[in-house]
Amino acid sequence: MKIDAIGLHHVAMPLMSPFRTAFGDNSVIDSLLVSFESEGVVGWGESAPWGAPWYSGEWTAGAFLLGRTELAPVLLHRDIGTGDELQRLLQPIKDNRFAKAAFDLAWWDLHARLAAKSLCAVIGGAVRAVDVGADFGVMPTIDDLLREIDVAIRAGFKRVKLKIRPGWDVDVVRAVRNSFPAGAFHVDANSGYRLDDIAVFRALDRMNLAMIEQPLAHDDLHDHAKLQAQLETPVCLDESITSPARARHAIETRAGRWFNLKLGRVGGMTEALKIRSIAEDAGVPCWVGGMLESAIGQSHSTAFGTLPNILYPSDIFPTDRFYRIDLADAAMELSAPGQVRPFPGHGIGCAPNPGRLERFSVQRFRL
Ligand code: OSB
Ligand code: MG
Repeated sequence: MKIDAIGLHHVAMPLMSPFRTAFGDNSVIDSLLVSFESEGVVGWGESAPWGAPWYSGEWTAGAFLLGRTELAPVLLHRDIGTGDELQRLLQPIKDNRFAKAAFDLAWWDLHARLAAKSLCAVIGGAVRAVDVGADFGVMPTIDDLLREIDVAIRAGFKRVKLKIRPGWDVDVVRAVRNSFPAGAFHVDANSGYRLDDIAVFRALDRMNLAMIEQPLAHDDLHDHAKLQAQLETPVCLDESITSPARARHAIETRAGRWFNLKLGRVGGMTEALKIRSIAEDAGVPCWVGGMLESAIGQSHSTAFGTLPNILYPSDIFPTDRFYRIDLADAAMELSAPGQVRPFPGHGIGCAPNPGRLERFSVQRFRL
């Protein structure tokens, strides 16, 4: 397809209450929306590296500027037939995977729309529901957390993820385990610990957790391999898996036994598809992560979640879990307890609501 026009929006979406994690407390999600136009059809991509480089080295204002000055000019008016072609055009620009992801995802949505197919169908997914989990950030008190977990389990979520950070870890998880002896739980440390914190992990290792997500530094594999060798509980890598090569390195060094795959973190659908298949071949199961994107980004994630080897409930959430209203014209909703389904229709099956896109935009650019 030939790319006739490219639009960029840097949006700031207010959360109903702050999301508190090992990297800080956040009350707004900054996200990059990219639109591609071809033959009068528009496709959308979204990537949410957040407002400051807390999760990775990227942040949304930086991704917007890079997109405006470097990525969009390379892609405009090009005839791009595959995701690999798009990635090859962007290859001279190192890293910056969240920025590239918004463009890659816009390409995939447009590609599916022009083919009059769902995104799910073009990436080879089954048309099916995707299991999703409930996630809880750091809360004011343990009692608040226990109350909310009880609501989530009653609502039918098949697993619960607990954010931990130093000061909100072993005692909290012990209280949760004592209250819900049979519950499926895992913890996400968001790179808040070091190998020296082994005592914390030895304690968590006795709490029958499904996995410990990204305990150590965001760019580390070496120490994760050392930690995994000392634990029964599987380590799940999130931040550290940034590319197909890194996935292979993680597998070869046994740095983790699960991968949380996020389309933004790895540079988009094109790269996520490669990592998924490398993991499947190596017997490493995966699930789909998120960055609190709107329904635009979450629809790409949902399509990805319908593929094989996605074997644990994903971080895809109904809009009203975090937002009063979605940026998209359609809200994410559960299709059954603990499940979501791709929207019907071509591509991702939704688009930004024009009024809300304007209202939430802090910067925009059209080429
Ligand atoms: O580490 O998985 C993470 C949200 C923003 C940034 C990083 C992460 C997260 C989540 C997602 O944990 C929670 C959710 O989407 O429900
Ligand atoms: Mg994580």
